[in-house]
Amino acid sequence: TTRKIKSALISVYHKEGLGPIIDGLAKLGVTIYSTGGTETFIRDRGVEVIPVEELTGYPSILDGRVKTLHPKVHGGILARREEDHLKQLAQFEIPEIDLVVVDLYPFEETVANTEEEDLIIEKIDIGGIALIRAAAKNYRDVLIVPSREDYGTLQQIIDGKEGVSELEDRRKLARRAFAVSSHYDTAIFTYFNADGALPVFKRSEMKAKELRYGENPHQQAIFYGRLNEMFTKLNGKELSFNNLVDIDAAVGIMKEFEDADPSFVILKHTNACGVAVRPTQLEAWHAALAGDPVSAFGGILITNSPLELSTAQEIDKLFYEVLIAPDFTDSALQLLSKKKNRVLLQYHHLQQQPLSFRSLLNGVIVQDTDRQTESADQFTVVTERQPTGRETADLVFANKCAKHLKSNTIALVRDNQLIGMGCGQTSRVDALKQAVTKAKNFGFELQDAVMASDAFFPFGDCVEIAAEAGITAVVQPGGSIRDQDSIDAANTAKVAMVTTGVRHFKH
Ligand code: 93A
Repeated sequence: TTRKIKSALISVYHKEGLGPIIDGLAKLGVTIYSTGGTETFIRDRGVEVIPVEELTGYPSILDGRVKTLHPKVHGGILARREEDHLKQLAQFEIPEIDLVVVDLYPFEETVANTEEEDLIIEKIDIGGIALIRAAAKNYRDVLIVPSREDYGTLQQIIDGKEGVSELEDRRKLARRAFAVSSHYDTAIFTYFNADGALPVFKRSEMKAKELRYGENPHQQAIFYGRLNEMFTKLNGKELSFNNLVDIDAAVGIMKEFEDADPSFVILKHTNACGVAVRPTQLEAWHAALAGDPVSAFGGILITNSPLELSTAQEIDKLFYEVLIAPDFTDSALQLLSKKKNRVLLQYHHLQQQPLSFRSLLNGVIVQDTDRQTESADQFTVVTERQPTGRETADLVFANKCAKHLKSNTIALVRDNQLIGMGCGQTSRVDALKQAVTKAKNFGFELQDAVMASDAFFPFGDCVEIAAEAGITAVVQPGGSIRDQDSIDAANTAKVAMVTTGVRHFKH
């Protein structure tokens, strides 16, 4: 639904940048209502303006604390443009207001510039915030411009679209409005809570839990967070520090396969040693386990489908630490619960932290979590040979695995199954050699397998070794000054290579 601006209420603290908006509105013949200083600014520009006092029938009172807080103002903003509401507007002689432009009292700047509480308190904008929230609430009919930063958007609607806005324009500005109002109120809260006495989180939401010990028994540890929102523990001993770290890694990699067919991932020390996607859960379990049945001992297991009895019977033969699933059938749960220590976790959603922290050097570093995943359409083929459809699917799979393995890493995949991996190595060649050795040890044919590397190949040697082992397709980010060496090696061996342009280091 489109809406044309016919009337506007403008109340801005800083007047800079307002001129062109006023001129544009005047050109469109918009009726403008305005408050004290803003009204003067508009009149001085030679544009007709109705003082808000004329609209409300009230003067600005209490040193300006009450200027726009009036039904004649808020009625015109909040009325839905529907028969019933419009009838009420007519009854109380309230004009519709289609556009609200506000620039709030500068609370944050005032706090930065003075310690005088009286001055600071006067800069808590009440009327402006009410205007912003009212107009944003009624975004289906009203356009809200909640700060000077949004003048550009408004100018586009005035000049580019003759004052006609789309619903989408208005909703986007409403979102901006709530960003502005929540930021503003947070700044006020922060000022009042300078001593930190009121916790930002409710105590009940954030639970501190002492862990038996940290990574090793001589290290103390505590978990602080809301694990219950993510998991329900159905069986087993207290989660340990290392369990929590591994569970987090399990969530990260399973997120990649969440929507795929039944999948299983087996992890040890945060690295996946078995990954498989299969038509049935039982097949996925067998294929994941086959990837490295030795490492799987004492592992963390995660699946994306409700745990079935047939799978449970097989898993029960293995010693594992934690099994995570979206649900458990009654019979599977009954069977697995017989081992009292084994942890069974039902996940509600696979939630990754948007930020990752690490303490170091007397401080902390924080970064966005690596949540980027490449699909086949992000692949650029750089070799003479194109990967086949099967190879392409495996390259996507392998690239996902490599992303979650410690650098330097190489993942070898065939038919949606991780068949070998090397990780945490100080050279990429070592990672590849480890992967090849493991694959062979566990009886895999490397012929027609694919390889993924978390970062570019600095030399041609990895591709040569891989081709020698039978690998026929490779995915890597690319970006080395010697990329051509690897591409040449691939062409010579008739190996297909794709680049993604996205590096996935994990330290
Ligand atoms: O003191 S207020 O909270 N009371 C109000 O009713 C009110 N209405 C608008 N401050 C109010 N405003 C604010 O006045 C606006 O947010 C804007 O920052 C300022 C514009 O005042 P003037 O047009 O007089 O310069």
